[in-house]
Amino acid sequence: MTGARTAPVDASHPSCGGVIGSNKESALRPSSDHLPSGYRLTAGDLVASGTLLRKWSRRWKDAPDTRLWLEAYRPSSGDSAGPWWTAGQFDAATSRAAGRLRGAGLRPGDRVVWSTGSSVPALVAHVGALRAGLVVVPANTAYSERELAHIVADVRPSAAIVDRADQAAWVRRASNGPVVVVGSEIDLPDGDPGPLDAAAPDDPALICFTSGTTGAPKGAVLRHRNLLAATESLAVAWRWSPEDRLVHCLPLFHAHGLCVGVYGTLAAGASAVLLPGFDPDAVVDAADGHRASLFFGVPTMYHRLARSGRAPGLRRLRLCVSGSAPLSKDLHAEVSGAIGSPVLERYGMTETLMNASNPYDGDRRPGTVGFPLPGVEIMVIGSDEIVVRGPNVFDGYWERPSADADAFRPAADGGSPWLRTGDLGEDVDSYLVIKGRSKELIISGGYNVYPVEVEDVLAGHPRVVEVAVSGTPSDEWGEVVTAWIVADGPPPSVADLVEFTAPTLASYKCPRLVRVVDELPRNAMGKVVRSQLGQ
Ligand code: MCA
Ligand code: AMP
Repeated sequence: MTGARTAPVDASHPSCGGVIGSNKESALRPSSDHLPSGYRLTAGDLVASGTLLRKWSRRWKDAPDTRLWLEAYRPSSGDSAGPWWTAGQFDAATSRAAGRLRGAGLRPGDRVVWSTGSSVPALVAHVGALRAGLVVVPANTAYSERELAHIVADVRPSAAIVDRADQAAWVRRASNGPVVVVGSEIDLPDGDPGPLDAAAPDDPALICFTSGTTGAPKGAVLRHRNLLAATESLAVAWRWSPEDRLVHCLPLFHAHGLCVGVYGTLAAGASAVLLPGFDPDAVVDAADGHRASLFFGVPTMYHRLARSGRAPGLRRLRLCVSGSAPLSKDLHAEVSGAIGSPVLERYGMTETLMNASNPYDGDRRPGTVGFPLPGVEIMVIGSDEIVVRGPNVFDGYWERPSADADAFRPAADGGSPWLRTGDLGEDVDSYLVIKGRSKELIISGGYNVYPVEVEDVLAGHPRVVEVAVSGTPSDEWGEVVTAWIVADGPPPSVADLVEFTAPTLASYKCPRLVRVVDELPRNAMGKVVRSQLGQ
């Protein structure tokens, strides 16, 4: 198994465009330490099933009566739950969905924008599209017309599966060509699905929009082999088995909820209780009422669980995982104490899915993200930047060769190039600690916000002369979006700015704090220095 490298410091520096040859003096624990004792796993084993689709459909055929999904709301308050979807029903429904999409004229390789709330029909539509060979483009349901139109213009979808009527209208308006627009139920005539699950490992499966380390949102193309490798790696590291049951309350349109939560459940032949969103009571009720074993959340969810006093209700789970943003040591201690076992923190990224994890067996260290997962190689190079490579790592953005050139650096050993994560790391006693980011990014409640995007919108406010946006630390959100403003006349309030940004920015990007200043800190080139803005 691969893992971290130990080598002398090399003068090559990725930001200088060099070849990446070696890391700083470091020896992260090897990825093989994630394996159960006596277990053997090669990099080839991770992709031996070919694609996730083939693996899933074999499981469904072998055990059609297995319980798979349950939509649950508040069982204790008498709200509806269920019935359970079995593997056989899901197989049939996803095949029907694939047939409807193919019947509407869609062909393998066509892009489908998918922006839905969390429901089993949404999963049927998603998996049906993949089974038909389509490339799914997940989009946040909170996006404004401007944000959705950017994605539509970029990927030129042949179809969109969207729940909101306004989003359906926006997709039609932004499309240059014919586009089939349907809701999660895919209300189209049945059609011949053609060959199902025929995608090859190298075919694209998802285009996930993210800003990478710099620039405007771009689509990270994840291939079927990336999804398979990442899922298999986690299944072994976290001992995911058919007996497991996940309480799933993460949004489906991000890699955390989709590629970890949904794909992991399907690949393990396990089951999940699907919640429409996060609510501490609903999570604990679902864990208890449906005998769950797993919970995956972002730090904001753990914060709210701790404040609700209901975290001890998760004691019955065998594993609680945190990721997408840093989990503070204090919150780690508080939650771990309440649930009776240490939360497992891991580190991922849309372009790579999961990179590192604390171990299932052994020492889970607060404030660290563990060490490389099976198949993944991680180095901390001269500038403290974390670079990764492995079968999980994507190989480029959608139609953005110059962004690819910035993102990857060739490897001195002639192997796969290294992806620059834009995260800064340190090896502390063989565990990876994320110290910060070189990319300009705010993470609020697990959602990424790019300061430049918010600044561009705020600059249009009539009473804003100059503006810079940064993240202010917050116990609940990790960071909150803060606007630093030089005003002309009475400074706009938070409410003014929220009202102003609402038509163009998803609400999680809107400023929660405003700081009025006489001038912004600038360097000799006149560029605003965000790190000097204060808090
Ligand atoms: C909702 N709001 C937010 C956020 N979420 N504002 C800032 N940051 C946010 N993250 C807005 C709502 O739109 C609403 O605005 C107001 O805040 C209050 O909403 P509230 O009801 O309190 O929030 P919520 O709906 O309960 O959502 C909080 C949440 C959610 C459950 C923590 O943000 C969430 O599900 N986060 C997870 C994101 C995630 O999955 N990230 C993974 C990406 P208004 O009042 O104006 O309507 S990273 C990834 O995938 C990589 C691979 C990885 O490593 O995992
Ligand atoms: P995204 O582009 O939405 O996939 O977000 C990926 C980014 O989230 C990473 O590059 C990190 O900056 C951050 N991230 C994910 N997991 C963690 C973690 N456990 N601790 C700190 N940052 C994290």
